[in-house]
Amino acid sequence: MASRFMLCSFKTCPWVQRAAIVLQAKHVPYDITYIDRDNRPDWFLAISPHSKVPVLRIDGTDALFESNAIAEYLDETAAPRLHPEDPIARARNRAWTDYVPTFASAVSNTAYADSEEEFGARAAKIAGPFGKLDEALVKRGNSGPYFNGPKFSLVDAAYAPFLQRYTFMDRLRPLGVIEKFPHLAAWRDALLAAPAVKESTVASFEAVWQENLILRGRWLGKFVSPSVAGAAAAA
Ligand SMILES: N[C@@H](CCC(=O)N[C@@H](CS)C(=O)NCC(=O)O)C(=O)O
Repeated sequence: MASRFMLCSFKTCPWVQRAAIVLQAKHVPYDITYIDRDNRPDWFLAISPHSKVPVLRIDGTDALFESNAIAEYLDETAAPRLHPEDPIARARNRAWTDYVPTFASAVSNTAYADSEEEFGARAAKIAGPFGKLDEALVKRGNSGPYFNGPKFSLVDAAYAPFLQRYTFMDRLRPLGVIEKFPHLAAWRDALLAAPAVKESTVASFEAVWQENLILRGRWLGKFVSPSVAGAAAAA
């Protein structure tokens, strides 16, 4: 039987992954439909004003776009509540969630660099947002492992995809940035080990992400192992 929820996705989209993490953390069943990036169907274009994924279709009647709005909707309608109960803590979490695009751009722009020079220049900009998050983790007043302490939350779901991609990049071409920020490094380790994060992607996700670098002709793709690169060439 089809689930109530259908998530429209590209296979490696971090913003879709954020919604998938929230669904996983709440044990809400969902289906996933992969859209052809180069040939987006009319039904999708009709419900996504920026032609972007994710879109969450609900009961085949409603559709929501923007990963933050989707996460907030799920948090209001499906238990357990992932946002903190305390209004100040919740507002702080929302504020840090609003910072995600800055953090995400630093990571994604580096991964998608077209040359070594561009890669170096973009990688040099990662320390700025990483430092801000490290500081926030120091000031949060708990010892983790997640942003709000022992309970996984929406702000964790929002950052996990980008800390995962940083880690993938770092394994291809060591960047030496996260080592300077021990609180962020510890948070990253906890997020990547969280069941909701592990269950939020396709199988062999790191290889799929690497293949995508090659398919998109990115410079970092040069460092992908021959076995994964061969699979990308055959695709
Ligand atoms: N602010 C949006 C960002 C979504 C986004 O940028 N999605 C990318 C894929 S990861 C996309 O669909 N880009 C459109 C394109 O590639 O043309 C959200 O949070 O949902």
